Amino acid sequence: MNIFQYPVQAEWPALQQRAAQQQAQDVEQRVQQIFEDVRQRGDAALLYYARQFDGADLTSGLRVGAEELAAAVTQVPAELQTAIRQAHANILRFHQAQIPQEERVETMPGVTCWRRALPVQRVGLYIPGGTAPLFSTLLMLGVPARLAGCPEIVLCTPPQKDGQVNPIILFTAQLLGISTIVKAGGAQAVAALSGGTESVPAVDKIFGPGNRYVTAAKQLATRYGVAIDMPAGPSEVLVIADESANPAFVAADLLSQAEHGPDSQVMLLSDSIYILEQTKAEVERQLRELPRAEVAAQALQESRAILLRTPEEMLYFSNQYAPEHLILAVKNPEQLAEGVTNAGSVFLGHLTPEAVGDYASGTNHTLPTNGYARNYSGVSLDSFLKKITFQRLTSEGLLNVGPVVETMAEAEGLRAHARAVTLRLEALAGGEE
Ligand code: HSO
Ligand code: ZN
Repeated sequence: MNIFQYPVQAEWPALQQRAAQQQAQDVEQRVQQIFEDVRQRGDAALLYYARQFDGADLTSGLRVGAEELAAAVTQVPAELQTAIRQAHANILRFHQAQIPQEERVETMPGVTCWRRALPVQRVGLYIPGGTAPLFSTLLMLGVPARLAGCPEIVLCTPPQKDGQVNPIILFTAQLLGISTIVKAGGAQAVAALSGGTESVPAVDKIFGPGNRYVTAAKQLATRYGVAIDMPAGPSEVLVIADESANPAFVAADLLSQAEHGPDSQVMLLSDSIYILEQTKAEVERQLRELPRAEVAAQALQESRAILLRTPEEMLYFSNQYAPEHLILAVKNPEQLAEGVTNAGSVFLGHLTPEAVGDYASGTNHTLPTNGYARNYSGVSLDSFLKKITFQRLTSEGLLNVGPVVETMAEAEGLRAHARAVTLRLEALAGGEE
């Protein structure tokens, strides 16, 4: 971790820079090829890529069958099952509170407008496999998808070498009541979801994290009219720590982000050089004990510890950076939190590690990265809903609003619009005679 002391404001932009994302051209080209292949050859292409990329033979089927699903439960330790159930309950509770309640509004007498939230009809949830299968992410996407009432939920996740899907992912899927599970990963999974194959239903919106290939594929999917949750980038955390912070706690928080991937972004701001130095020493100590030490060490090379003068200055810096996760390890976190304008999710005080939000407190962990916290929200119930507006006019309503529309339509030179109202007003007048 590199410590920067009292950088002047002109130096801030460089310190706030994320490591350049090399969205290499060859990635895009490769993804394009995979897309075309899957769209042309369907399941045959998925079988081919499963063999090539996952080393799995899926000739017996791309979908998880009822038996495999049932068998998964027996492979998950009871303690883990209980933990996942508790996390599920908390996430469900928090997202239930997001169910929209809207009233019918009479804007003028006889003019009634209302809006109904309806689920996105077909959604695809992508859950990466690889070194760390993130079943917690399945909870974060599956809970709001179910709560929204999406009629079709398709889960895509890469197979293990033996052709099976990670049993914890299957257990979680079962808990959520998701039964359409496809053994496909990477860009090929996204391609399948965006156009459909024999075994994979096409969807309207694709959710979930992934590597550069998955990210590029999601971007490509939008060209085929499929929506995506949000632009993705490497995970990141920014900690604001004052002299009341516990360096061991802060170090653990920084490392919990760093262990996600070599490109994770880790930032520490403090107004105390003592805290910065102690935390740096703690990071080095705790790093050695991590099974993913190598990954975390790589991420830490790009990390920054910055000494600033006041809590206000730290907040200003953080708002400019717009971190995915913001931890306020300070004496008076509620007060500082009032000033947060850009962040994906905020963790207040010394007893609220980011890890609780990652797994089980109830909030969603699918959050905007790469500065997108400036203009995007994290995934929520809303991400699985779309709103349709409705309206109905009575004769009184048409008499009230009709002349307004006639005047405006004439002024825009749109005579047919005006006539749509005039004809009806005339009919009303005729009827009255
Ligand atoms: N911090 C990650 C989410 C996660 N952490 C999953 C552990 N498992 C991105 O917000
Ligand atoms: Zn995490």
